[in-house]
Order: sequence, then C-alpha cells, then structure tokens
Amino acid sequence: MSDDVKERAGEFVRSLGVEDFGIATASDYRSPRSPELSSIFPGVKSLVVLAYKELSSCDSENMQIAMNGRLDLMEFSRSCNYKLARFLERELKARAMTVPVSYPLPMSRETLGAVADVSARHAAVAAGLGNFGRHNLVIHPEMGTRVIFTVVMTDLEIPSDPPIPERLCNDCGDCVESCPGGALDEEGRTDVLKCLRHNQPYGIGANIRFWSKFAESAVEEQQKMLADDFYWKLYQAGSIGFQYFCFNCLKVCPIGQE
Ligand code: B12
Repeated sequence: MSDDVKERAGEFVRSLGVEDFGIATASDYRSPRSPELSSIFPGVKSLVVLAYKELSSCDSENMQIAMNGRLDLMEFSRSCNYKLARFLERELKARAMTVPVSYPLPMSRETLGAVADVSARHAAVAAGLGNFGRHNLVIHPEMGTRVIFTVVMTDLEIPSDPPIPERLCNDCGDCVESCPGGALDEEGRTDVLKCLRHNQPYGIGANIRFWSKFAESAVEEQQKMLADDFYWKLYQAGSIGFQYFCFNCLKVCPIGQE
C-alpha cells in the first residue's frame, strides 16, 4: 500500500515540474530545537519534502534580479506544496498540512523571528535529499547548495527514503570566506544576527531602528527620512515580505557546479 502511495505521490510531484522529492517518517525527523510535529499536526506520520533548483539569478550582483529569482521560486514552490497537499487529500484520502517555505514565522524577541516551527533542512536530511555542509545548509547530491525545500506533512504512513551516507561538503571553506558578516566563523552554527544584517538589511531590525529614530525626530527631519532611499527600500521589503540581499554561502558552493 505505502509503495503505491509513494509511487502515486511521486508521479504527481514530477508532473508539477519539481526537481526531486523524498519521504521522511515523522519519527525520522530530528530537529533538536524544534517542537514535536504532533504538537502542530496530531496524527502526522510522514513528511513529503520537495527540492527545487535555485535559478542562476542568485549570481547577479543586481539584487532586484537575484531576489526576483527567489520570489519566482517561492511562488512556484508554494503552489506545488498546495497542489500536492490537495492531491494527498483528494486522491489518497489523507489529511495534509503545508509548511511555509520561509514565512510566516513565529515572531518574538526570544526567537528573533528566526526559528521556524518545522525545519525544512532537517526534514530534507531525513528524507534522503542531502546533508548539512559547513555553511549549515543542506547540500543535494546533484543540485549542490543551490536548492530550496518545501514540506507537506501528512497522516499517510510512508517509509523514509534512505539517508545519503557520504558527507557531500568538501570543507573548501569558500562559504565561510565569502560571508560578509562572518556569520559562519563558528563551525556548526550560523550567527543569525550577523547573517541578518547583510541578508536582510531592510528587515525588522532596520524597521525598529528607523521608526525609533523617526519618533524622536522633528517634523523636518521626519520628512527628510521619508524622502530617503533607505525608507523606500524598507517600504518595498515590508510589502513583498523578507527580501534577501545576500546569497553568497549558497552561490559560492562548488558542489554540483563542476
Ligand atoms: C529562519 C530562517 C533563516 C534565518 C535563521 C537561520 C538559522 N536558524 O540558522 C536567516 C535569516 C539567518 C536565514 C538565512 C539563510 N537562509 Co534561511 N531559513 C530560515 C527558515 C525559515 C527557518 C530555519 C529554522 O528555524 N529551522 C529550525 C531551527 C530549529 O533549526 P536550527 O536548529 O536553527 O538549525 C541549525 C543548527 O541546528 C545546525 N545544525 C543542525 N543539524 C546539524 C548537523 C550538522 C552536521 C551541522 C554542521 C549543523 C547542524 O544548522 C542549522 C543552522 O545553523 C528556513 C525554512 C524552514 N522552515 O526550515 C529557511 C532556510 C533554512 N533558509 C534557506 C536559505 C537558502 C537561507 C540563506 C542562503 C538566505 C538566502 N539568501 O536564501 C541564508 C543562509 C544562512 C546560513 N548559511 O545558515 C533554505 C536552506 C536551503 C538549503 N539548501 O539548506 C531554507 C531551508 C529555506 C527553504 N525553504 O529551502 N534563514
């Protein structure tokens, strides 16, 4: 039965144009800092993890083009996630819930808005789609680091795909060196604040600083602040969601690029 389920789900995923996918049972998903999956979805049995190739847009120094490649991918992957979830519900009579590709995230000072409810990287590892590299990202055997993941949780019981036994990272250190914030200096940990400063310069931190200064300023200064490019960038990032301004650790990784 579960082989048939896997085959039908796989056929559907491929028909959507998704590059690769894998399955992890809920018990094989081990994300030490995440809540139990059953607290989110009582009765969850498996995770279907989809893998998508990042476009070459990430190579562009033009940040509108680089981010647009990601926005296209986020829109595509969000729609694939929904379609797969509905396929599981409609055709396989399952229950299914989708995990955000990036946001919404729980927002609090404690987590700095940087800890998701379900970790797509740990799900991808458990589904045999890759393993962690020196940059704390998951490397896929063919797509390398230029890959993002989405996850659909379901109450269907499907066995996990086998993990990838060999480490895919070659420890070249290019990711560490290319990080403008030094966020990867300590092995096994991304310094979130250092990463965010470069990765999302118009994120919540910048917003809080901007509006705090605005509140303390005289009217003339406030008018100048609103006419400044900085505010215009904040405005754009606020209206399109998180806007990434750095792709270095993802794009410099040589694995899969040879
Ligand atoms: C919040 C978030 C961020 C935050 C904080 C990330 C963080 N906590 O490390 C910030 C803004 C800094 C960020 C940055 C980036 N992100 Co981000 N991010 C997320 C998001 C939404 C949630 C991550 C999370 O909270 N996970 C759960 C927590 C509990 O995980 P964690 O325990 O913190 O995991 C860390 C450690 O435990 C450690 N770890 C765990 N097990 C192991 C095992 C070994 C052997 C090692 C060495 C380390 C290790 O690695 C993790 C990173 O430090 C995910 C999507 C998702 N839902 O998963 C995307 C996600 C992780 N991001 C992604 C990407 C691509 C990026 C960026 C390249 C930005 C960009 N331009 O796209 C950078 C890369 C930064 C880096 N090198 O670490 C991809 C990663 C794809 C991949 N190939 O792995 C994801 C999965 C999005 C997606 N849907 O594909 N991100």
